[in-house]
Amino acid sequence: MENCRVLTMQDLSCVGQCSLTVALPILSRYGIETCVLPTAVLSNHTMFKGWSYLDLTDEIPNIFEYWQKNDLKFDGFLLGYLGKARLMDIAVECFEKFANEGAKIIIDPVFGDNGKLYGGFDLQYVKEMGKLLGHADIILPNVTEACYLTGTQYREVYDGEFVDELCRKLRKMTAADIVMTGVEYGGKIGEKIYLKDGKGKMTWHVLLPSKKHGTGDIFASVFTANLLGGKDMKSCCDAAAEFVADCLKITGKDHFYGVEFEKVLKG
Ligand code: PXL
Repeated sequence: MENCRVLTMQDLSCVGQCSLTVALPILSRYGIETCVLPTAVLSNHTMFKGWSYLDLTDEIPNIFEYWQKNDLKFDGFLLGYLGKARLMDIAVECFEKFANEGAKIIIDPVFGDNGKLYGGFDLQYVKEMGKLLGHADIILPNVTEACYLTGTQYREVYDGEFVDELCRKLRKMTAADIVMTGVEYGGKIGEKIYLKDGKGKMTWHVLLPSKKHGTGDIFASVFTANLLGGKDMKSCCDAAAEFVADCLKITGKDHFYGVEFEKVLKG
């Protein structure tokens, strides 16, 4: 898309190679004008030992007022870690007020991993996120998030039937295309792509030994950049997975809080 302007709504973690500090450089690198709606400022992401949290929710109506006055609109939305349940209604207001015709809404629910919620989240947040997903064109939950959203017991070991069942349950909550990330069985990792028209397929990649923080946000950013560039869903997944794999390979063992995606971006 020529002159594409995207809005990404998520937190700004000052340190941690996640959320806005990932989305902004990656989307920009793809030539997309990237506007931000920071939901909160954190000293660092919540996998560190403690964090400060400045909630920016109350500032958002002021921001919207000036965007309206200036007649600003966006061609796409990428939502990640929002932080507070009351931001869900604000997100809907944002789509209603600021979407250009045909704008794509991509929501990564970002509230948990490895069978657990991230610090600071509860089931009320999950419930509200479930409602928000009804407004999306594409959702990017991982397996943990899909389990929480659908009230399904998380399993560390599962098969394709379990993943299909999660997709069928998610379908009752949203008409969006579903891309379930981090699906792992049979010694491989991949995404389950479950489209609006009911068609589903897995796209597989080589499973790397390391798991690192922030890779979901990187996946979502590269995925979104490719989607807005007109690529089909499988190509978006492949590009995003390859980028994440390159980040994992390049990151030093002692770099514990994220991946060194900048080195991949640099080329
Ligand atoms: O990468 C997801 C993420 C984003 N933002 C914050 C987080 C996390 C995951 O823990 O804590 C603040």
